[in-house]
Amino acid sequence: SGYRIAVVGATGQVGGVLLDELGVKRDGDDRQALAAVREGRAGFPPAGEGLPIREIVPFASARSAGTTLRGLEVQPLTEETIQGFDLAVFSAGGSTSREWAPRFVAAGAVVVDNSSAWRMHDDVPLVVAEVNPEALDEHKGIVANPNCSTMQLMVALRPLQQAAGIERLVVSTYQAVSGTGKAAVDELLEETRAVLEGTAVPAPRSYAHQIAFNALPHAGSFVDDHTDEEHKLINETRKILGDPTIRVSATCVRVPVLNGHSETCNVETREPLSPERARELLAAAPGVEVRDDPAAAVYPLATEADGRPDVLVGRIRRDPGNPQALDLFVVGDNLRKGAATNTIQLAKVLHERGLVRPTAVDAVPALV
Ligand code: A2P
Ligand code: 11C
Repeated sequence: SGYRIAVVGATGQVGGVLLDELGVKRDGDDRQALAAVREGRAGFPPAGEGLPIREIVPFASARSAGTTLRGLEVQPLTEETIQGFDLAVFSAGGSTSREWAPRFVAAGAVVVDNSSAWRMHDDVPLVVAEVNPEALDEHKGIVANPNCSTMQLMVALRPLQQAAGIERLVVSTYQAVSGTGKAAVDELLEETRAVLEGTAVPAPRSYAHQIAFNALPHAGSFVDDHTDEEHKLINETRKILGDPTIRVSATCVRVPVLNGHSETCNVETREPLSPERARELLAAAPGVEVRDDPAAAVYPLATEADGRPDVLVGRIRRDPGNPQALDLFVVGDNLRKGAATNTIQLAKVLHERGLVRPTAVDAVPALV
């Protein structure tokens, strides 16, 4: 008994953490992890603990099919190989999700998708496990996992929204290179080494400019005067918090941090909310750890969030220019809570709510 689970994109950076969170042990050949992430994970139980699992099957591109990953044979995506699954978790990019998620659903699985492909679709719930799990009840086969920078912010904002409503958010991010992918991690290390050794810095590949010793106001791609990453923060926030009237201003910045996104957030509430009350609410909130003792230099740090499944919140204070606004600093592991951990938490909530069941995909024309 237990579920048969497909991990699509298993050879990727997030895919590796999906396997971790499903309790599949890393082996000596598994070079996907950042050293810091690998070390940092020790001590936290996998998010999938308690999920009944019969079999885990890794999928990747045709290039990797047939190779062995943690003792499991990597499968290609074909009509034959995708049959017989209860759950499929995806982190293989938008186009793979667009094409294969509906096929897994048609074959009887429930899909939790980490790409941006389905997030804003009306028939697809966009869910943060601690924030809006009830949205899962409405799923029609595909559930979307939010973008990393949105995810961690929602965990911190939900308790404040419930207490006082949210009128407006002004967010700036300081995003790690692991959000871009493994190539960007290697590139930051290479550039840093070149600068330190005084050799020529190689031409940038992952970004428009050198990322080492820099800060780029350009995370994702420009779609207009904003990047797609900024649009995601704006649109996903409204969908998850269930309030399309929340006004959001977002600036997403890439910084030379290996792993762990940091964000400042100015939160204007609808009702008055003191920093003391906000701190109490956050201290009691699921998935949050408050680190807020500036006099002792205690505040959230990417180096400390790295490898943790929860979200760190600190620097909670009144906006001196607006009596109805607070300022916060929010840091999370973008590969963990920002991606793989929430995906597996959603699989677990689906299980707990009895929602892992086949859906008639042809009843949802938009998904076909
Ligand atoms: P592969 O390793 O075979 O390229 P990352 O997010 O680290 O870039 O990883 C992307 C993941 O998505 C990898 O597991 C990659 O497999 C997988 N992937 C990329 N393109 C496809 C595709 N067309 N079909 C299936 N999996 C894909
Ligand atoms: C980043 N947030 O840090 C991105 C990576 O929509 O899932 C994930 C993109 C996404 O660049």
